[in-house]
Amino acid sequence: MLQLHYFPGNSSLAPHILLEELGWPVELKLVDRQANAQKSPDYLKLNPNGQIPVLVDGELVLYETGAILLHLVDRAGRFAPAVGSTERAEFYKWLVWMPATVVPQVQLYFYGERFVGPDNTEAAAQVKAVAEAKLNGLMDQIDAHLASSGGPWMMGDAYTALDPYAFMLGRWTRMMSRPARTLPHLGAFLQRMLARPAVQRVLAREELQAPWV
Ligand SMILES: N[C@@H](CCC(=O)N[C@@H](CS)C(=O)NCC(=O)O)C(=O)O
Repeated sequence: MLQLHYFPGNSSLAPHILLEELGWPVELKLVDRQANAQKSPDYLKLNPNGQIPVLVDGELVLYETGAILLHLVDRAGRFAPAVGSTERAEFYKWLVWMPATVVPQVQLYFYGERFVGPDNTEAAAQVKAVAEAKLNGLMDQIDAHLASSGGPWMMGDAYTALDPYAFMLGRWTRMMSRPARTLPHLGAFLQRMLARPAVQRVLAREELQAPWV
């Protein structure tokens, strides 16, 4: 059986939702972040970066959320446009943009002190403020994309692996001064995601608490 090393609400949320949408059984392995288990020698053997998630699929041990999502859609033959199509190229663009452009700002926002040192609280606050302003612009980009494409999903009518990822990113802004839920198109998208039974099952399974987004 597939194994997903996860922590509630972390980057593992997107693959967890996709697995639930596929209806594939998965063994969830909690990585205890309170105990810094993601930096333990055993976990570093799975992911030398010490980060969540990891997917174990037989002999394959896979880290990087985007790679895990791509592996799942390839195995399933679902939730992604046809290989070689212009839609597939667009799908790749967003699937790379999310971890390459958005997630680093999320990391600067949540872990600013790692970049400036634990005692430099003033600099950490500045890093956080800059990252938040950048994240506002990035959420605006998703909002504008949903507005121009008409939605309801990131790839239009087709629900794809991009949607759990966009949901997860939008959710991470829920405590920021301008949460993604306040944007007209992205906010409506987040509500559509929340209405999906698979998303509801995952939120319950990970024991996440409101506000969901
Ligand atoms: N590039 C990685 C980033 C994953 C990541 O940032 N994971 C966070 C949780 S959302 C993590 O493990 N943080 C713990 C740490 O850095 O110690 C991916 O896309 O999978």
